[in-house]
Amino acid sequence: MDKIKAEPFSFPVKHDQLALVVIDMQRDFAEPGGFGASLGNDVSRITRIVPDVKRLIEGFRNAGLPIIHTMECHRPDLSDLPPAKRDRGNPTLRIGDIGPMGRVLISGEPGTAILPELAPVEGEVVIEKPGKGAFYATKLGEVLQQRGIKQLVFAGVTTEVCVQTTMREANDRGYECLLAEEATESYFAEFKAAAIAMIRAQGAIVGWTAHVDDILESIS
Ligand code: C5J
Repeated sequence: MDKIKAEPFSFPVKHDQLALVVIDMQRDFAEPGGFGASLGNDVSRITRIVPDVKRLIEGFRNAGLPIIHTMECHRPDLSDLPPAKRDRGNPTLRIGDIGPMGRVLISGEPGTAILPELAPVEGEVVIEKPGKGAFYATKLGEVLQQRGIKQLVFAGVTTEVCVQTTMREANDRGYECLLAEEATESYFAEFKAAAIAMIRAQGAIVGWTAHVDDILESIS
């Protein structure tokens, strides 16, 4: 059995059941003027991981392995946005408000788009999700089942919110999850470190973590 060097122990990879899930690498979380910045965050932390996310995406593309991109966003009529979510956090721009990149986190708006360097290509799945987790109110579960995918490598932002929530949802559904450490980021260094520690604690209670180079070596 092939293994990827990982923590807390080697990840038993099955290449015919493996996919990459890239969480919410959207302009609204990474660029000044977007939702992340409107909450008072330093978005430069997010743009710093773009080269590593890109390397991972290209590695999966070159290996012919499936890639799934997610986007946190809502319908223009806000019918899938609970008031509790819209009102949370006291941002200068709330979800649905008009900002410098269009309406914040609304499907089809410029700020909602995935960063151009990481944009999906034809054949890759794009999941629009109204929640922090990518399984809630989406077709992700069906997509994975139809394709026989049982192992997920995770990249994207933010580590402790949408990435960790989705990993926990996936773990509960029986998927084996591996987080690519350099290809995920938080607005808070200590939250990234804590999320990584929590995920792999207690014998990989939520999943494994590994370096991008070790993941790429295994699929090349
Ligand atoms: C947040 C996300 N942090 N993609 N979204 O609101 O993690």
